[in-house]
Amino acid sequence: MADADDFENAAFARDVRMGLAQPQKVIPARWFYDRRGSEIFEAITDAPEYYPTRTEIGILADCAADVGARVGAGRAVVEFGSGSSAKTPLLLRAIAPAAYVPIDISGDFLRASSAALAADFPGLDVRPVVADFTKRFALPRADLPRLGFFPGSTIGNLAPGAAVDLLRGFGGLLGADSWLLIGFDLAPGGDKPVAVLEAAYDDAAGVTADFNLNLLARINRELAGTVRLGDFRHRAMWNAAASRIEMHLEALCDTGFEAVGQTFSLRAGETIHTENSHKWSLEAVRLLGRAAGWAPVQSWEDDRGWFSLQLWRI
Ligand code: AVJ
Repeated sequence: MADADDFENAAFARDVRMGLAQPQKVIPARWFYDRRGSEIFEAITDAPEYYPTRTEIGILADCAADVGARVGAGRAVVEFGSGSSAKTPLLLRAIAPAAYVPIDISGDFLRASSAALAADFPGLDVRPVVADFTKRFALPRADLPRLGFFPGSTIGNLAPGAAVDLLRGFGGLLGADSWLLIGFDLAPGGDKPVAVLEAAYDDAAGVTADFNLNLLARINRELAGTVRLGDFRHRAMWNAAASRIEMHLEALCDTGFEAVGQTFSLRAGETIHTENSHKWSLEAVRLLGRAAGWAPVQSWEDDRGWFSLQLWRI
C-alpha cells in the first residue's frame, strides 16, 4: 500500500500548502478522516447532541422494508463513505442484496469494518473499494444492478453546485436501472432551532473539538508539522445566508508553525475553515436531485422533521 499512501500524503501536503495560502485559510474536510479521525467521528455519532445518526437510523428502521419492496433483492448495494457501516446491517437485512460494495477513503478503517460485516452476513459478496468517491474510479460486480447508499448527510459537506456534480457522477457510476438512497439533514425552522444545530457541532464533552483539532495533529504526524495544538480552539457557527454549519480552528494568540517545509502564521482570532455542513429544505432536496438527473421517488422524515431519507431512481 506504500504507493497509495504516498499519493495520499502528497495530496494532503498540496491541500494544506494551497489552503493555508488563501486569505481565509481553509483545509478540505476530507482530511479529517485518517484512522484516528474516523474513530473520533464514530464517537461523535454517540454524543447526545449529535442527532443526525440516531435520527437517520430510526427513519431507516421504519422505511427499510418499503425500500426493499421497491428496489427488489439481488442488487449490489454501493455505499459511499461507509465508515464503520453502522446503518448498513439494517439496510442489507431488508434488501437481501447479492453484493455489498463499501467505498471509503480510510483504507485501514474500511478493511476492519468490512471484515466484521462479512462475518455477520455469510454468503454476501463483500467488495470494499478504497477510493475518494469525488474522483473517478471503477466499481466491481458490473454484472449486477445497483442501489447506491449515501447516508449521514455526507452530501452536506458540498456546496449546492458541487453536490449536483457529485450526484450526477454517482448516476454515471451506478449506471442505468439504479436507485439511490440518500440522507439529508434538514434546515432549521419550525421544530428545529438553530441552537440544536450548533450544539450538534459543539458537544459538551468536546468530542467534535477533538475531531477538528485532530486535523492539526495530523499535520504534525504526516507533514512534519510543528503546530501547538493548545494555541487553537474549535469553533462551530451557523451561517444563515449559506444555510450551513461552518467549523473553524481559531488561533487563541498570534501563532505560527512549520509544515510541508514552509512557515505559516496566524494572528489571534484568525481561523482555518475546516468544514461546511449544508442543511436543506425538502424542496431544495428535490430540486437538487432533479438537477443531478435523478427522479425523487419517496421521502421519509422523523416525527420532528429534522432529517430526511430519500429514495431516488435514475
Ligand atoms: C460526516 C459530513 C455528515 O457534517 O455532520 C460531524 C461530519 N463534522 N461533526 C456532518 C461532522 C462534525 C458530518 N458528516
